[in-house]
Amino acid sequence: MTVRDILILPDKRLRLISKPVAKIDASIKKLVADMFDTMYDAPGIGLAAIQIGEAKRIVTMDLAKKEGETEPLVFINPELVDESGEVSVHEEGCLSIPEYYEEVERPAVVTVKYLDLDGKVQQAKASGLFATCIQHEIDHLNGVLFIDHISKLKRDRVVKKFTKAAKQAAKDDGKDSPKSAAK
Ligand code: GNR
Ligand code: NI
Repeated sequence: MTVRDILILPDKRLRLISKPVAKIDASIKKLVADMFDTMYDAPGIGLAAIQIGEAKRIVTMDLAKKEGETEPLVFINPELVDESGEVSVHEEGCLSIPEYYEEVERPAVVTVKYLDLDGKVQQAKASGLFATCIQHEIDHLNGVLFIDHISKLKRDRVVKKFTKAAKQAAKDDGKDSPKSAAK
């Protein structure tokens, strides 16, 4: 069980373009396990590897509706191969932008092609929350955050708030860390 730290806005690594997985070996399986541990602990319904600092094209998800049940899903090298012209609006949140929620418009139905943990090519047609979530996660693999889909006014406001909080946290950290006390 390894719960890893989640990168928070404005961490620049969230803007990296993640690299395709070439081979699903033991280190990738361990990373996927860490992603589930971190996602369930948060808790969240989806996680992209870059959110724990690994720029690899891997997504975990669990959209189980019933309390106490799990339905772990893994998408390696996911790609949208089709999207509906019809759009829908969903309120989104992101573990990298805690406690901020905003409505986002996206294609209502998408088809995603990906590799499963055995390296087998799979395809799924997603609608509803599944469609929202897989598009949100594929965005992460491309360095895109859901706030990039909202108005500039709202985005600037939230980026400013998180930048300020990060600066204050860095300051507080320096103040009472053993390192600074020893100075
Ligand atoms: O936990 C999450 N909930 C969520 C709600 C609406 C739309 C997207 C999401 S994904 C998010 C977890 C996360 O940040 N994944 O990258
Ligand atoms: Ni997210």
